[in-house]
Amino acid sequence: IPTTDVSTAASTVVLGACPDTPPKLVGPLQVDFFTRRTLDEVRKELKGSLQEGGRYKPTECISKHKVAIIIPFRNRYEHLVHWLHYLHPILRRQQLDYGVYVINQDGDGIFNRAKLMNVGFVETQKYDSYECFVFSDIDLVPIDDRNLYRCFDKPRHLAVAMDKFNFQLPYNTYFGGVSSLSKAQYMRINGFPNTYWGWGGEDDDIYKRIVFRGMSISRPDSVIGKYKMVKHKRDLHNEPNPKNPDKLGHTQSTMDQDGINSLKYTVKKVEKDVLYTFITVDVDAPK
Ligand code: UDH
Ligand code: NGS
Repeated sequence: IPTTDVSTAASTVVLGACPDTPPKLVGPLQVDFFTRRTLDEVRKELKGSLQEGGRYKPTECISKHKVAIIIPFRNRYEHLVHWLHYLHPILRRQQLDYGVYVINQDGDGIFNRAKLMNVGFVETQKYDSYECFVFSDIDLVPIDDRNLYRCFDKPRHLAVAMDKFNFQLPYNTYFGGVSSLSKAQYMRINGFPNTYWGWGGEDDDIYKRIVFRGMSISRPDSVIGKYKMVKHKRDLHNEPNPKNPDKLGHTQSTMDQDGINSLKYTVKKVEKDVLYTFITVDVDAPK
């Protein structure tokens, strides 16, 4: 069905909707993190196809999927370069209309992954009418491009077979690494918790929210859902927090008060690169 006329001086091209299955996917991919890459090299590789701010939409058809990719971040520039080098071409082949948003925690207070993802949900909607949100750690690269970075009927867990877990789930209800939720799915669970400071448990809280709101999750199979993780040491100011596991016993009663409806933060700076939009935020972190 023709939906848009793109008129040029010479001709008119009529674009239809992109097919449900993107035609140029290749399946398994070669991924390595030994190659030294710089941001400048990756910019040169990719800039012809991207719009300022890390935006892309297919030129050959109208995408059905407008997706904000949200990355919680602080001081992982080496990982960012690998992620951008691998992910942009994959997302392009998936024919998504997408933007990459790096949500950078300002200062050196305790890290808060889930709160940064909430900030990403709110801030990205100021840039476009996003209906789908993919939340991704910076150190995870899919090694099969059939793992679609879009939303499904259910909240989706994408990182199901990571190399560090021997290409298996560490446990059945694991929801960490990479996930996608539509705007409606996300609002139904009041977003993510803001109160998990430091490492651990916030992904389990999100899983519980989904179940407590009567939903279940979907996943790709363990062949398509394979990932490589960039190996790294534990970060400073993101120590395992012993209070976090205990909080999981109270998710059902706390989730209505702790979430997108209680989110407070201050945007300090927004920088648009051709590869991404970099949003630095003060999340009022304890020291
Ligand atoms: N993140 C940052 N900066 C930080 C902390 C976390 O950008 O200082 C982001 C980043 O997107 C990362 C995600 O939050 O991928 C998850 O944090 P994480 O990588 O600390 O979690 P993971 O479970 O590692 O991957 C925990 C430490 C493992 C130490 C293993 C030593 N062999
Ligand atoms: C669980 C954590 C999750 C974490 C998962 C995998 O124990 O947040 O391990 O961790 N839950 C709690 O701490 C309550 S990993 O092996 O990647 O370090 O995602």
